[in-house]
Amino acid sequence: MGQLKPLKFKLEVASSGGCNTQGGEGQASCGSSDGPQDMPAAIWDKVKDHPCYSEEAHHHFARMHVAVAPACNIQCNYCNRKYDCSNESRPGVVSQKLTPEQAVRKVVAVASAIPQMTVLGIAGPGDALANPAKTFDTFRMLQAQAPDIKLCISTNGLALPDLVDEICKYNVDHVTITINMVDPVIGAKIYPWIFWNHRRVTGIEAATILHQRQMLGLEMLTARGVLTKINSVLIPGINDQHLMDVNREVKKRGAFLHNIMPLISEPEHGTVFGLTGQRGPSAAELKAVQDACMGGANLMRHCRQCRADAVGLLGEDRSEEFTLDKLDQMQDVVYDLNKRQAYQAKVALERTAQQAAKQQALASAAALKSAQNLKVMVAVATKGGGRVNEHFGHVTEFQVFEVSATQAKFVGHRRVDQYCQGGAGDDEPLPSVVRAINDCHAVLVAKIGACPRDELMQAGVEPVDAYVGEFIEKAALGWFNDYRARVASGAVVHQARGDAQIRQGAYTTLAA
Ligand code: CLF
Ligand code: SF4
Repeated sequence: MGQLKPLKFKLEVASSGGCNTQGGEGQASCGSSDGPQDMPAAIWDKVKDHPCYSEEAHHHFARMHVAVAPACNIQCNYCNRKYDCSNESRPGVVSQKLTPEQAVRKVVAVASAIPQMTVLGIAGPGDALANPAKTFDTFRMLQAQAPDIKLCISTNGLALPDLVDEICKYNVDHVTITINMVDPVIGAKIYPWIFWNHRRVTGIEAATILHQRQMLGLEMLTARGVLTKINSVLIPGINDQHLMDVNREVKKRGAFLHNIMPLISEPEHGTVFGLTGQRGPSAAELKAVQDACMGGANLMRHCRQCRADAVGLLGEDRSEEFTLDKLDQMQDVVYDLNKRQAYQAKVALERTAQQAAKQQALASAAALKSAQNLKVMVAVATKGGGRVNEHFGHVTEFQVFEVSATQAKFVGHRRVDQYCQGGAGDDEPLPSVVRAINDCHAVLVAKIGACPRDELMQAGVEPVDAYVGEFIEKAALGWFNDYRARVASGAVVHQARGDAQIRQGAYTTLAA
């Protein structure tokens, strides 16, 4: 934790206009946490079941990626394609590259087994639009078989302006462009080369071309009504202060969301940044940049930097259940639209109940007079559904909420090694869990053993198992009201927490 130093930021208020959503995070609604009241019905219809474009949806709906796009037309200093595309994935090899035919078979099998899977994304392992034939063949074939699945693309943007017509032809409603800079001098530190007009272009010239193509592509998509999300990799010392400028420029051009992600950089990844010791940001550094962008383009904070062959809810990976070998053994897969629609109707009811519970909890928090100015972070153990429903020992990812008298807002997630390894708790991973949620005052869990409970208490993080099965926001606000009362009565002394560590490198333990 010694190397985690807070950065100083120049806070700029982005100019208004351009964004096709209402309000920014500095206003009543917040970015991807927006609901139907915050945007036109046609836009809400596009985002409500998309786990990346709606924070609320990500508790209920899954996405999958098919790795049909191996080639790339640029080089990023944070990428080594023996690993996944860092634009859209955590480090880890893509297990299998697929042909479009194999990809479609896989999507149909996954959609049949996982009715909550609503979106198919193509996010590498190279660049979706550097492989246009494979990408659009996949979409064309899938539309014929599973017309209710939303199509999504992630790209570096270099080829984008040439392919906007194709994107619209296949009704791709969601496009992510990774934009790390709007200043080519900064870009030259991130991109050593691009492949452009049949030749390799380097340095500032390369970054200038890439920047111009990204801006043009974004403007063209906005003009055609395609929702765009901008991914930016936060690279401390290179573009940390610059991302406020990126946020402002993409908002001007109509970006729907801005997703600022931490650089993942370790020597074993074999990337330029990994080998030169470029570090990623701490949790506080990431949040500071995201907070400094509030008021500009709406922010996404729930990205999991998933693999180019990820399957499942964000934060879980079920790709191993659908390898080509296993698909061969799945006979008579039937695409059951009715089953999918029944699931989605059930989720709609659950979301209404969740919203009602949150509003009620917010009203109670606002009515409480004690310690009204407190704001704390709370970690939550959940396995989905927007509820506190996971055992502490089984967690591989905590969700983190910022809670005050006026809000319970998702602000990020923290990956951890699973504490419980085969029945008994293992003390080995506990220090890394504590480092991951060290900025939190409490951790809400379904259950927790005596040993980790004591150690968390000693570290100043209160373990709470009184809200089992409750909706997260209601639980977080319920605990917070109790905490405020204890602070007001003098039963506890409120103390600021420290910084937390964002997980880098490989896991030592994965969920069973
Ligand atoms: Fe995939 Fe990306 Fe579409 Fe989502 S992921 S192509 S928009 S369906 Fe989502 Fe994964 Fe983050 Fe991407 S959590 S890395 S933002
Ligand atoms: Fe790697 Fe993606 Fe960058 Fe291409 S665009 S070099 S695949 S991170």
